[in-house]
This record gives sequence, C-alpha cells and structure tokens, in this order.
Amino acid sequence: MRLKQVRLFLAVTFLVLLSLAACNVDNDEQHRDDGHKKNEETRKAEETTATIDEAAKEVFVSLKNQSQQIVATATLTENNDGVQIKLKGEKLPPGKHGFHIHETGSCEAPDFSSAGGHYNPNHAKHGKKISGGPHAGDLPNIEVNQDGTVQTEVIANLVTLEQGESHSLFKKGGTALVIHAKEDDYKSQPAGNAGERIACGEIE
Ligand SMILES: [Cu+2]
Repeated sequence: MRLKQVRLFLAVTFLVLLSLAACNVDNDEQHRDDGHKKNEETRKAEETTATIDEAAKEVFVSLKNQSQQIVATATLTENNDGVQIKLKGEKLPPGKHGFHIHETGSCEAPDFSSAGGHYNPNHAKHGKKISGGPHAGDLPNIEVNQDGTVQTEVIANLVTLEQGESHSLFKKGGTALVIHAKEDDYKSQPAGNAGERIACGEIE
C-alpha cells in the first residue's frame, strides 16, 4: 500500500515536472514568436516610413501665364532615371513649345526674365543635338492639343530633388519650370530659339 502511494507520488511528480518543462518550451516558443512579431512590426513601420518619405518627395509646381493665371501644374517625383515631371495644362496655345528648368526660382510676370537662363550646373551647352550639350535643365518640347490642353510626362535625368546635391532643383534660390512660345530646336545657343516665356512656375 505504502509502496503504491510512493509510486503514485513519483508518477504525479514526474507528470507535473514534464508539464512544467513543456510549459517552458511553450514560453520559449512564445518569446520567439514575440520576437518575430516585433521584427515584423518594425519592418512594417520602416516600410511605412519609407512610403511617407517617398510621398514627401512629391513636389507640386503651379505655372502661371503672363496674366498671372494658373495654366498648368507639374508634379515632380524622383526615380532611378532622375526627376519625373508630370505636366497637366490648359488655356495654352496649341502646338509645340520649349519646356525647360530655369536657374532661379522666381517668376515675375509678364516676361519671367527673373527665372534667369537654363539651369546649367555642369556648364554645358544648350541642346541635345549639340556636342557638349545638353543643359541639365533642358527638357523635350511639349505639344499642346488644339483645345489648349496638354498632359505629358518627361524625365529630367541630370537633376535631383535631393537638397544639397550639386544638381539639385532645390539649390539656394530655387529653380523654375518655363514654357516658351515656340519650340526648342535643341541646338541654338543659348536657349534653343524658343521665343518668349509664356508660363512659369517656381520650384522651391
Ligand atoms: Cu526656357
């Protein structure tokens, strides 16, 4: 009888110890799970931050015509190729127009000469058809539809939105987007013979 009790006691004790050990394993597993979850959460948080950073890099520019009306908006984003410029406009003269980034973030109507020359941090020549060209601020011509609207996308691959870089659009004093009356011939110096400036928007 006594021996049986001892055996029973030992058996129960063994079972209790066994279950405690199992609990510990569970706890470890739990801890590991927690750690894993935490990593997952940190990763997600980092991803969210990156998304916000990307979003913060979206720059909006309003272009005004010579009578100070907003005739176009440009959305600038940085990608691997450079700065992507999405342009959407209306009330513009139909046909091809020179489109450039100019060197000063100042658009004083009516002639917008305050925007200065083309943005040219590399001291290059104007135009992709010229050896020694183009200016960092040279962009492809835009083509306005018969109804005066335009919706286009160009890449400025020699500039960046990153502040502090030598070719940044956010240099001291800023830069400007300019639409000209005529098309850029991509070779005449210093600005492609594109005629007067009909719209201007400050990037700053
Ligand atoms: Cu220009």
